[in-house]
Amino acid sequence: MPSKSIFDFSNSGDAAKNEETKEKKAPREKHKREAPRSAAAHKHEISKSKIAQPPAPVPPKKEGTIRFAHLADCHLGAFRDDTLRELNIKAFENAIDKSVAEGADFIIIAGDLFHTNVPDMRVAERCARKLRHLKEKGIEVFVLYGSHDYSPNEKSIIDVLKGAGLFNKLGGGEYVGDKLKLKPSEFRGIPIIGLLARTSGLEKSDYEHLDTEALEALPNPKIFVYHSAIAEYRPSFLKDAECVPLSLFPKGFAYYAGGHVHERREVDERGYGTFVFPGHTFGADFRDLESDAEEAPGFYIVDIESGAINLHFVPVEIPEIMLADFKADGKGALEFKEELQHWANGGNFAGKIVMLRVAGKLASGKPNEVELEKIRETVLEKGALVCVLNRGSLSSAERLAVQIDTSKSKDEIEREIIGEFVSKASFKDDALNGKKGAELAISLSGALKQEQRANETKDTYHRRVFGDVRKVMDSAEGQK
Ligand SMILES: [Mn+2]
Repeated sequence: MPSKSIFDFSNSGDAAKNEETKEKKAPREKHKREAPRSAAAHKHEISKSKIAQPPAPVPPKKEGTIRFAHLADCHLGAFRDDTLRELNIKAFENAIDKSVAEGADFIIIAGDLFHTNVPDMRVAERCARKLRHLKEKGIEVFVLYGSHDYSPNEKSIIDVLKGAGLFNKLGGGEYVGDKLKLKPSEFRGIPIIGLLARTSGLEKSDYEHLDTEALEALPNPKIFVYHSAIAEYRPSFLKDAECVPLSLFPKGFAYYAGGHVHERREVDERGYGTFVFPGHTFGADFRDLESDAEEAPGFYIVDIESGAINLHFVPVEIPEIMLADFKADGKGALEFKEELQHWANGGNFAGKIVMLRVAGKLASGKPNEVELEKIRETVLEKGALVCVLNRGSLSSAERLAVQIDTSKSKDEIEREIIGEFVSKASFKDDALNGKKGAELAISLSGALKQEQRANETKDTYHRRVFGDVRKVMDSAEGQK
C-alpha cells in the first residue's frame, strides 16, 4: 500500500510574517492548496489518523478564569448528500457538547452557523434543540452573521433563533454621519463587539468607516468578532478573495474571534492582540473535507486569566476521511477501470468517508467507460459511509480532438466549438440548424449555467432560470 501523502510538499514560507508578529501555530500553517497534486506515483491515499498529532487536552479551568468556546463556519445544511449533511450537523453538536464538557461560560459563533439564510427546517430544528440545551445550562451564545447566513433585511434563520431568545446576535450598530458605531454586547463585564459579514466582502466599506476610537476606548479584556479574511494572513486558496487589511481593525482587543477563512490560524499581532481563525467544524465543500483528511477540524477553548489569553484547540470527532487519488494519464479506459475496481475490491472502507479523485487524460476510450458509479457502489458495499467522487479533470485523448486557439477569449472558444458541432448535425427543425441553431444553443447554455445568487432561495433561483430559458425559447419560436 502506498504511504506517501498527496500533501507531501515543502512549506513555501508563510506570508506576512515579520519580526513584530509571532505566529504560534505550526501544524496547519502549510499552504496546502499550493501542493502539487500530480506527484510522481499514480495513486496515494491519506487518512487523517496517519498525520495529525492529537492536540494536548484542555487543562481544567482555574478559579477566576473566564472560559469561552470560539466556533465558526459550521455551515449547517451544507451538502446535498444526506450522509454528509448529517455528519456536518453531528460535528456541530459534538463541538457544542465538548464546549459544555470543558466548562465554557459562553460560546462565540463567528459567522456561517448556517450554510444559507433559509436552511432546511430539519437542520434548523436540530440546531435550535442544541441551543436550547445550552440555554438550560445557562451558557450564553453570541452569534454573528456570516456571508452565508446573512440577510440584508434580517430575514435569516439567525433572526428567528435570536427572536426565540436562543442567543445574542452580534453585529448591531448604526451610521452616525459617515462613522459606523458598533453596539457592544457583554459577558460579565467583558465587551464583545461584532462586525457582521455581508455578501461578497461588502463589509469592507464598514471597516473603512468604523469608529475605532470608541472601540479602542472600551476596557480590556474585550473581544472583537468578525467574519472576513484579513489581507496579511489570508491563505493562498483565498488569494483572489475580497479581504480586509489589518490596519482597518480597531487596536488593543485581547482577542479577535474570526470566521470566514476555512483554515485554522492563530497570530499574536503586536499593538492588536490575538487573532484566531478556528476554521470550519466540518466543512461545507469537498475542498474543506480534503483538508479535514489531513487534520481534524475543530474549535477553540479560550481562557481569559487575569488579562492573559490562553488558547486550546479542540478537534471535533468526525469519521476518518480517506483520500484516494488516481491518475489516468496514458492508460486505456478499461485498464484504468480495472485498476480502480481492484483498489475498491481490496479496500478497507468501513466507517470512513472516502474521497475518490480521478484525474488525467486517458490514452484511449472515454471517461464514462471507466464506470465510476460502479466503483463507488463497490466502495459503499465495502462499508464506506459515503464515497465522494471528484472526476472533474478526467479527460480522454479521444475527446480532445477539437483544435483550440488559446489566444481567443473563453466566449469566442465556446462559440466556435458549439458552432462546429452544430454545423455537423442535421435536425428536422430548421431553427436548430446552422448559425441560428448555434445561437440558440449558446443562449440556452448561458441561461442554464447561471448560478444561484447569494441570498436567493432555491425556488427563486429555479424560477429565474426557467424564466430566462423560456424567454430564449420564445424568441427562437418567434423567429421561425
Ligand atoms: Mn464559511
